[in-house]
Amino acid sequence: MRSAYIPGLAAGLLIITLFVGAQAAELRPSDASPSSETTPVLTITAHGERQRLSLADIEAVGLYESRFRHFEGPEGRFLGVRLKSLLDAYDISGFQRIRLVAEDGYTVFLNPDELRQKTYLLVTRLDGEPIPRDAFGPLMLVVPEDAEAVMRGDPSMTRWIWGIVELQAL
Ligand SMILES: Nc1nc2c(c(=O)[nH]1)N[C@H]1C(S)=C(S)[C@@H](COP(=O)(O)O)O[C@H]1N2
Ligand SMILES: [Mo]
Repeated sequence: MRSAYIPGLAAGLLIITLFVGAQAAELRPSDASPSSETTPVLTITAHGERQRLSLADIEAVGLYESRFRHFEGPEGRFLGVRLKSLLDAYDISGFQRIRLVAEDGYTVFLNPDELRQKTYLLVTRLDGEPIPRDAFGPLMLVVPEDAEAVMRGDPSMTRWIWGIVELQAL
């Protein structure tokens, strides 16, 4: 009779292992001091107006951080702001979707529903340092809660646009 417990125990351990392995990277408010770098890195177009934002402008919105490995290789403490907070801070609302454009022409569209469903982090720094343009900078979009899933090839990785230089509200 006792042996009946063994498959049960093994299955239990397997479930625990899979669960722990699938844990999402935690996103938490950061106590890092905001950047004082004033070189423009992001062009925002919304409500017929264009604005150029620096790392200092972006980070003033409120810093969050998360530690994980990006599927392109970068690993460490990703520091940035919630995309939603940036939109709110610049009164960007009433859009059907926002469009992010990368230096290489790659584009990602996000509608308000998608922005509500997950926390998109606009990454400004890795391990405290601004991200060079030849290393997926100046800005990258990540979803820490999906960090493990995209490593396994989850389709949501198409949203993880790097080299972001422009944000349009459409
Ligand atoms: N700037 C930029 N971001 C990007 C891409 C890209 O080509 N350029 N490719 C996207 C797609 S389609 C996927 S699946 C993942 C991984 O891209 P890769 O397969 O080219 O490495 O990154 C996404 N982010
Ligand atoms: Mo892709």
